[in-house]
Amino acid sequence: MRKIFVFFAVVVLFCACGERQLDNPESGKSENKKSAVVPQFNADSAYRFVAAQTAFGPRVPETEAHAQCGDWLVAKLGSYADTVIVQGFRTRLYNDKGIDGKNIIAVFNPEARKRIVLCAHWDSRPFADHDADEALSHQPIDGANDGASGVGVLIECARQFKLQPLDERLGIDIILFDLEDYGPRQEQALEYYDENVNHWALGSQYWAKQPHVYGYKAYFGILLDMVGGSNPNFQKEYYSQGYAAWVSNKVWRKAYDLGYRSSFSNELGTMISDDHLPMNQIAGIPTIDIIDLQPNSSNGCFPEVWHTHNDNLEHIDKATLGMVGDVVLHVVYEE
Ligand code: AHN
Ligand code: ZN
Repeated sequence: MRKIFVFFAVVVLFCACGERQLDNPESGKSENKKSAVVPQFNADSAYRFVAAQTAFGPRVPETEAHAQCGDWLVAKLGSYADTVIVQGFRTRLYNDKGIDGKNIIAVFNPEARKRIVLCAHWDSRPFADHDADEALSHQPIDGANDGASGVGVLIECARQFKLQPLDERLGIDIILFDLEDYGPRQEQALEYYDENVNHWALGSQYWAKQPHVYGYKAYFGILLDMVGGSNPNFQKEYYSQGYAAWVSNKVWRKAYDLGYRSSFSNELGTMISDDHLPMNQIAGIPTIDIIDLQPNSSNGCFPEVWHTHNDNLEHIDKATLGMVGDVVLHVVYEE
C-alpha cells in the first residue's frame, strides 16, 4: 500500500513538473521578468534636478554657467554611478568657428556585455530664435524643457540605479551630450545649409565617431528630448521607427501597459534630426527619440515654448517627467 502511494506521488510530481515545462518552455525567464521589482520613479526629485540645471542660467558652451553645470552633473552622477567619464572635444559650429564641448558619461555595471544607452543633451540654445520678441531673440534660453528635462529624468534614473542595483548582467550608460542645440538661427538656416554637414547634434556626432570605449556597442538606446511639457504628444518619431522600430514598439507597449496611452500615441511622427541620428547612422546602435511632437503648434513641430524664453521652469510639468521616467525604469528593469 505504501509502495503504491509513493509510486502515485512520484507520478503526480513528475506530471506536474512536465506540464509546467510544456505550457511555457521559458516559464522561468518570463516569471523572472514579471517579478522584477521596478523602483518607483520620483517625479519631484526629477523636477528638482531640472530646476538645479536652470538655476545655473543658460548652459551655453564656453560660458561660466555651462562649466558650472557640467561640474555639478559630473559630481551628481558620480555619486550614483560606478564611473563617470568626461569626454572633452573640440568641434566646429555651422559658421566654422571652433568650439569646445564635453560629453558626460555615467557607467553602471561596466563589466556587463549587454548594455543599454540612455541619453539627453545638457547644453541649452544660445539664442531664442523663435521668440516673438526680436530684441530678446538673440539672448540664450533656459532650456528647461529643451535639454534639462531629459537630463533631469536621467539623473533620477541614476539615483534609482544606485538605490536598487540592476542585474549584474545588464550595463547602463547614461550619456549627456553637449552641443546638440547650436544649429544656425532659423532665418539663417538656408544660408548655412549643407547636405553633407549636420550642424546640430555635434556632441553626439563626436561620440558616435569616437565612443568613450573603443569598439563600443549597445543593444539599444533611448534618447529623451523635451520630456517635460504639459499634455505631451509622444508620437513615434520617424527615424526612430525607421532605424529601431522594435525599440519604439517595445517602449510604446510598456507605456500602454502603464496607462499612458493618451500621451504615447501610436501615430508615426515627422523626421527629427536629433542626437539619435548619429547613434543610428554612425555608431550603429538602434536608438529611438522620445520627443514631444506638436505638429499643430505655431512652429509646426514642437511645443509652443520651443526656442523661446518661455522654455523655462514655469512650463515644466512634473506629471510628464514622471510618466517618461516610469516608462524608462520599466523598460530597463524588465529587460
Ligand atoms: C532641428 O530642428 C533640425 N532639429 C531639432 C533638434 C532639436 C533642437 N532638439 C532640441 N532642440
Ligand atoms: Zn533645441
